[in-house]
Amino acid sequence: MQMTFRWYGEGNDPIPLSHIKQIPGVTGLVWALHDVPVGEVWPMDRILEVKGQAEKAGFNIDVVESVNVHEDIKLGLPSRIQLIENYKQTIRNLAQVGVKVICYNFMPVFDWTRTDLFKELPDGSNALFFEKAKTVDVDVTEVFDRITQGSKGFTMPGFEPEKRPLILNLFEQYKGMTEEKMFENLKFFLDAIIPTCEECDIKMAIHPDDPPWDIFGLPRLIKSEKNIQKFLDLNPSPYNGLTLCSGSLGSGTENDVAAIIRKFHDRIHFAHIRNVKHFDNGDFIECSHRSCDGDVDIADVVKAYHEVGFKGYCRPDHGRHIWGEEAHCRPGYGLYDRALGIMYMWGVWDALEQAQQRLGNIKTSA
Ligand SMILES: [Mn+2]
Repeated sequence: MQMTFRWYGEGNDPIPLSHIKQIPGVTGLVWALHDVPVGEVWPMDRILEVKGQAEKAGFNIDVVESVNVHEDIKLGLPSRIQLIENYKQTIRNLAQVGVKVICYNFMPVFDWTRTDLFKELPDGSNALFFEKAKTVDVDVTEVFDRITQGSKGFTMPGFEPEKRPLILNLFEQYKGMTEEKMFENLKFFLDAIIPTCEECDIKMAIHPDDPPWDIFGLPRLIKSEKNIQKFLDLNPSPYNGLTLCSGSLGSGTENDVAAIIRKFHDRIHFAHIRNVKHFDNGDFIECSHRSCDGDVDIADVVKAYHEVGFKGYCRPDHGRHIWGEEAHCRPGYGLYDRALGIMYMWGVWDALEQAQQRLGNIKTSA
């Protein structure tokens, strides 16, 4: 398991690389060019700039999150042909600096959705919160505004200001869109890009829909074990794989995350690890990584990765905002709780490693 940490880039992330360097066992940065408009080719000089910054601080840049997919590709419009060519060129450019995994998602209109970015937890910390009632029969531009206005000035991926005037039009374009049709559009995209990925040795890793259910009347694809199987079958290449997010899938009470990992591990290229607490009315809140603090058994999730000999990349997905950092941190992306999450994961992992070694010693001496 290779530990990474998401970093939003120089001038776009309040956390200095020197602080990330002090978290034990982090070898790579998960990065993106957040200011390149969706659909455009990522310029080589900008990619090299990030590579230089990361290497100077002692990190690799093997994982990109995300190269976003243009809505026209998800909608299956004729303009997708050129947009897919651009996407392929970005893949080739990223291959030039040794990128190994590209995380992306195929969520319609909205990326992840929350209704409160700084909801207080009983211990005085706060975290990303989803209130189901605020997503039913609502004005979608209000949902958009709530996120952009509650983000303390940070531009949130998927909620870029230039998207706002297009929201209603986008919903109009998605009218009549079905899960089946979106799966077809996803297959068209995969079949077009996977040969380039194979040539470039870059693995594609789709992120589950968050939350994992249909929302605002739009179909969602990557939300259950059944749909993950369907997705993987769309294109059987090992380069067509998953970002397995325990938090996103774990928000759906019916998803057994550890069982999903055990089933699909050979197609998981990137692991997002985070816990989430469910409420009976369908609301959920993000919480500490510790198993007993939420409803996803994170110790068992780590155990599942250990059992299958997971060699891929991993990151603490989000964290709570603690020790006063909510005054200046990106929602979900403070320093401290993500660092604590990493130490929890290493704790479980190292204990499993040692147990395995002891078992090996017993077998050898027997
Ligand atoms: Mn995630």
